[in-house]
Amino acid sequence: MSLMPFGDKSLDLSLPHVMGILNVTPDSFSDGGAFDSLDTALRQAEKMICEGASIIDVGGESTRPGAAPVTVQQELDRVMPVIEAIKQRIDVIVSVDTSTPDVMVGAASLGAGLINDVRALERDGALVAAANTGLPVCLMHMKGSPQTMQNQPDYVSVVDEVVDYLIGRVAACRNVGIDQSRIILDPGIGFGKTLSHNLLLLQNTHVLKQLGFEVLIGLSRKTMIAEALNLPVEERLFGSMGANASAFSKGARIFRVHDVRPHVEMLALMSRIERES
Ligand code: 7PM
Repeated sequence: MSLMPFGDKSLDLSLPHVMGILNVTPDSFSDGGAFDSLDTALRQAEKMICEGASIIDVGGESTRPGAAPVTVQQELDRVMPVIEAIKQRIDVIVSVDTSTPDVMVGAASLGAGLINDVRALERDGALVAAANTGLPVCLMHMKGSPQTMQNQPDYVSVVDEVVDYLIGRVAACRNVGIDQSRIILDPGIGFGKTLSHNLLLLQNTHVLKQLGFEVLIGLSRKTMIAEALNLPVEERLFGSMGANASAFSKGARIFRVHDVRPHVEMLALMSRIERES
C-alpha cells in the first residue's frame, strides 16, 4: 500500500489509476448554453466514473497551441459550477487543471482533491495558493508557452532538462511548505517536444519515479501517437494504450486519458500480472 490523500479521499498508488479528462472549454460543447454545458459535463463525468476512473480532471483553459488566453473570471465561470455539481452528486476525486491561483483556491473550497498545473506553479502567487489548499499538486514540464512550445523545440538532453526543471520546481514547493509526499511529477508529453523527445521521455519514465515521486502521464490522443503511427485523431486509442502500458511498466501510476474503460481494463491486467505470486 502506498496511500496518498487527495482531499476527502485517498488512493493506493501502488496500483494504477485512471484520471478521466473533462474539458469545459466552450469549444468542447455543441452550443454555449450554461445549463447545457453543465449537464453535458456531469453526464461525461458520470460515464467516466462508471468506467472506472479514480479522478476526474476538470480544465477550463485550452492549452492548445495558439488558443486565446482566458481571463480569471472566465476560467472560474467554466470550472467552478462543474466541480461543485460533481462533488455534490458523486463520491470521486476531482482534479483542477489550472495555473491560476484564484481557481486553485476556489476549486479547493468546493472539495477538489488535486491541483494539476501544466505550468508547475510558476504563475505569480500559484505556489503560495497551492500550499494554502493543503492539496497534492501535479507538476508538469512544459518548454516555452502554449503559444510557442511547438516551434522547433530543442534540447541538449531532453530527459536531463525535464528532470532538472522538475527538481527545481520541487525545491520551490519545499520553500513554501508543500511536502514532497504531496507532489506528483509529469514529463509533459507534447508540451514543447518533438516525437523523439516524447519517446525518450516515455522510455525514461522510471527516472522520474526513482527521484522518489509518483508519476502521472498524459498522452491520450496526442499528436505524438498520430505521428508515430500515421493516423488521424479519431484512431489514436490503441497507440495511446501501448504508450501508457509502457509507462506503467516503468513506474507511472496515474494516467490522464479520454478513453477510460479501455485503459482501466488494460491497467488492471498489467497490475494483476505484476502482483501475482
Ligand atoms: C490542446 C492542447 C488541448 C493540449 C489539450 C491539450 C496534460 C495535462 C493537458 C498532461 C497533465 C491534452 C492537453 N495535457 N495535464 N493537461 N499532463 N498533468 O491533450 O499531459 O489533454 S491538456
